[in-house]
Amino acid sequence: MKIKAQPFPYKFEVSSTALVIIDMQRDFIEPGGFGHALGNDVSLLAGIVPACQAVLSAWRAAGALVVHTRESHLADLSDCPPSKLNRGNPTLRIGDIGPMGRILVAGEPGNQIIAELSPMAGDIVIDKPGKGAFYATPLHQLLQQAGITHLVFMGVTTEVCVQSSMREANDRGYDCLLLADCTESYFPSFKTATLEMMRAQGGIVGWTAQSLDLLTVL
Ligand code: C5J
Repeated sequence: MKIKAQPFPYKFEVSSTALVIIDMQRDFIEPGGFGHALGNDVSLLAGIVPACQAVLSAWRAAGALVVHTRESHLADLSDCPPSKLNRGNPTLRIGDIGPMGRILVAGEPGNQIIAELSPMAGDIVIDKPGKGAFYATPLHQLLQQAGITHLVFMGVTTEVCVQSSMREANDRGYDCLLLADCTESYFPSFKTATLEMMRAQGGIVGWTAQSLDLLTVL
């Protein structure tokens, strides 16, 4: 298959491509979560949910592999280094109790993927302690076992966990496409800059496309 993309068309086969949905968790998307507590306008992120749902449903219908990630720490925070724990306002730290349970802690209500994009049997779900989906996770091994060579990315936030994951993936040899209307940032200018830097220099990290262009070929 070949779809319209920037900086040039993106070629992939559904059988060797995974849809990777980064951190579409209640803590980042819903009012009362971590993102909101940090002073962000979460409605910006919620705006991409319908487009993500449309892609997920078409991807499932095509019978292709789906990967979900959650930014998630162990209850004892042994996988959260001080450099991460101490960032931001100390009253809102990872592990503290918020309206949706302990912030970014595995198993807490706020750590769950939003209901609209719930994982299904057969999906891969990765709990990641870092920003990148490959750091300290079995993701690369699982993708290799599944014969995956191409990754289509959606999720939040564009310039943090999505960008880190896409760079890690590119370093590991995957051809990566980011769906521009299925990713969002709390800072619109950061999203724009990230999309531009990913596809600059002949697609130095990967490609970008609109979800409609993917839906058309699926
Ligand atoms: C952030 C993320 N922004 N999933 N996490 O801290 O991008």
